Order: sequence, then C-alpha cells, then structure tokens
Amino acid sequence: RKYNVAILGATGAVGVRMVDQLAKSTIPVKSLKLLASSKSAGKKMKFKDQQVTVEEATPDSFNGVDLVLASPGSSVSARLLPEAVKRGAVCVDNSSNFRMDPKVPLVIPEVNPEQLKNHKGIVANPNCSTIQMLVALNPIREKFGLKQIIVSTYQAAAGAGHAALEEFYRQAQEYLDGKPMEHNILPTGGDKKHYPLAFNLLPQIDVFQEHGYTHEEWKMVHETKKIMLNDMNSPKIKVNATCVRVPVPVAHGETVYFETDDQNVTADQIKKAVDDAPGATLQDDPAHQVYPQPLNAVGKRETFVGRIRPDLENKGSFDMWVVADNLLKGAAWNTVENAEELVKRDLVHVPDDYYKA
Ligand code: 11C
Repeated sequence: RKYNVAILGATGAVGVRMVDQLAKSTIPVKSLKLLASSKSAGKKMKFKDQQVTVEEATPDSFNGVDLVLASPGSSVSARLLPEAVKRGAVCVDNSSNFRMDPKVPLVIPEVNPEQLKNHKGIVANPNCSTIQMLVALNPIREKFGLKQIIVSTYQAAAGAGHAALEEFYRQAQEYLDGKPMEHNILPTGGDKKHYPLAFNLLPQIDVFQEHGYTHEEWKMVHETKKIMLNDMNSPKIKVNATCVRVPVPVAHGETVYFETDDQNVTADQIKKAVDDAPGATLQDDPAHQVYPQPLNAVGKRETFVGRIRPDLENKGSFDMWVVADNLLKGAAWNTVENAEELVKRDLVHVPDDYYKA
C-alpha cells in the first residue's frame, strides 16, 4: 500500500525537518501535501526530487489524505486534526494539545510502540525533553525497575521556536560588539518579562504553574508517568524536573539521577542495558574524555548517553548525561518514526469510534 501524506505546519523549524525525515523514511508515499497558514501558502519546498507548493490548511485539505504529520501550534492541531480524522486520515501530532487525553496514545517508538494499536485517529508525540530521557531510561526500567527520576535539563534555544533562536544569535553578536542585548521573546513569549539568553542561563521554560514548577517541568512529570505506566496518577514512579534554557542553539542535554528497584545492579550493567537499547548510543569513556555533546548530536536521530556512574551513598541509584537533537528525535524524527511504525503494523486506518473534538 502507498500513502497519501500531508504535513501540517510544513514551513516551521520542525515541519521542514519532517519533510526531510519523511523523504529518508521507509514510508511508501503516493502523494505529499504541504500545509501551513495562509502566510506561507505559495512557497515551494523540495521533497525528494519534486518541488511541492505549500497550501493553506483548511478542513477540506485532508480529503483523500491517509496520514498526517503535524507540528503547527497547539490551537491549530486542536482545530484541524479532528477534521482530518473525520475525513479518514490518521494523524501523528507533535503539539502538546492531545498528549494527556486518555483517548490518545502518547508514543515513543523505542519505548511503548504497543500503544499505537489503541489510536482513535490521533497519536501524540511527547515533549522533546521527555523523549530523550525515556529513550535512555526505558531499557533500565525494563531490566532493573525504576522507583524515582530526578532530572535537570539544559535546553537549547531552538526549543523555544525559530524566532527565539534568531533572537539568541542576535544577542550573542550584540554582546560581543559591546551593545545592549535586545530581549523580546525568551524565556517565553507567553510571559510578561523577557531576559537575554546569550552568555546567560534562564531557569524558566514555558510559564509558571502550580507549586512553583514551570509547564515544561510538569510536562516531563505527567508525560513520563503516562508513557511508562500508562496511568498518570500512578504513585509507582516518582519524577521531579528542573528545566533550564542554556545558550546552545540546538540539542538538549539532561542530567538524570535515577533509583532502580535492584539494589545490586552495577554501573556496567546499566551501561550494557543502554548500549543494547534501540535508539540509544552509549558514549561513555571518561578515561578518553568521551561523553555526549550537543554540537555532535545535531542532525542525528539517536539519543546519546554517557557519564553513567553510581551514587556511592545510595545503592541502586545512578547519574547519567543524555543528549539528543531536540528538533529531530525530540520532534520531527519521533513523529515520522511513529508514522513508520503505524505503517509497519498496518494501523493506518481510522476506527469507527474515532476521535471527536
Ligand atoms: C522547549 N520542550 O524546549 C520545549 C519545546 O511541548 O512540544 C517543545 C514544546 C512541546 O522549549
């Protein structure tokens, strides 16, 4: 079977990468529609050896489409994806809109692909910082169990969007030129005050919510519980996150402290579990100063893991360092990879009890 595919939000930082990842994927594409807002309609983009003209996305754009890869804003996904499903298209959505909806599977193909069969027309992609953490932790959970995760993130400017990345580059030049740094977007366009990111650290990603945690921190907690336990209220795994924006253009880093169920597990066993895991690449050789770095992860599909070491005062607990391209594994590639899995499992069909808004 060949598929009529549409990419919604095709001109954004993630959308452009979705077009590229689709071209490199195993999905047999019969036709491709590139959809975006009216502002981008008429632009031409390359897919394999074709030039495709971007069209304005409307509900009727999805007539005849089998598979939608989506990365517009949340409100556009909320409005248009149920319209696509109604017209018979299965959607993989990178926005945060449907992630915590119990009718929508939240899937990382290396972690919980079996959830794909439960879709009602929509599959959600987790947040980038959740994805890379769980690609690294899942093989450890499967072999040794997990009681608790404490994560601190070092998140790249690109996670805040293309305009934020441009603002960051301008600030770096302004700083070097001895000029005042303009700051109108970061830490987030959604809050009142703005600060420079260049030569700085911002311990705020997205807006503040209850108990002094940011929305990004809550996403890491709730998404992890939904993916790992398929029950966000389960007390079985404790998760605590601190999310920090760092002056790196692309690729997020994370220090992850975790406690396993097994008091006797060794660092070598943890390393082997990670090394054997799909999607994870072990880069862990302190004697030769080998460890993951954002600069080396850009453009790669894998999640890189290193600095695995035991907490010498708490048996069964470990630290590690995890790096991935937030725009690829954290977004475009995870979306296309989910679509590849849907194709492989023959799940590109909208069921009768399909998702309704
Ligand atoms: C960031 N993780 O780095 C965010 C971007 O829920 O998909 C992705 C937001 C999301 O700012």
